[in-house]
Amino acid sequence: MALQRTLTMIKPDAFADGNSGAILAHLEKAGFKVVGMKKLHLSPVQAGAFYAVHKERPFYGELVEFMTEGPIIAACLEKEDAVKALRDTMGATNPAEAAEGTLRKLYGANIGRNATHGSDSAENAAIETAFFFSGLELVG
Ligand code: 3AN
Repeated sequence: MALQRTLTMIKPDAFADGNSGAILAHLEKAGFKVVGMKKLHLSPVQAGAFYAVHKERPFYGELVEFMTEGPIIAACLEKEDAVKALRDTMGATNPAEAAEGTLRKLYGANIGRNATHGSDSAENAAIETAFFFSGLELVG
């Protein structure tokens, strides 16, 4: 499998709890290379656009509210088979169902406040990376 890029977010819960450094260390130890990273505080319009695919889901409003409650860190990560590798490193969407040692098990509280985001496909990884970063900001 070739090198691939994916997009992660350290969500407002994990950032506010002071877990950003531990999460980044965990990702680096798991073999991910940071090719772009920034801290930002999403507006409701920005968070709504990022999660537009979930617009019709009952939790959309709650999700946008949560993702705008405080700063996040967005990062573009590179590794072999990075999309799947990040999903495996994060664990299941619901921390209660996530495997031991995964980011969501370690740092997530519940299905809404689950500490990290990871793109779910190579196609979405490209779209989500372009949402946060220009080409100049990605240093491979
Ligand atoms: P994942 O992030 O694991 O791909 P998705 O795509 O099903 O999960 O959901 C996107 C985000 O929406 C999740 N990360 C989670 O924060 C939130 N979410 C999903 N299901 C629920 C739910 N039932 N209640 C509240 N928030 C949810």
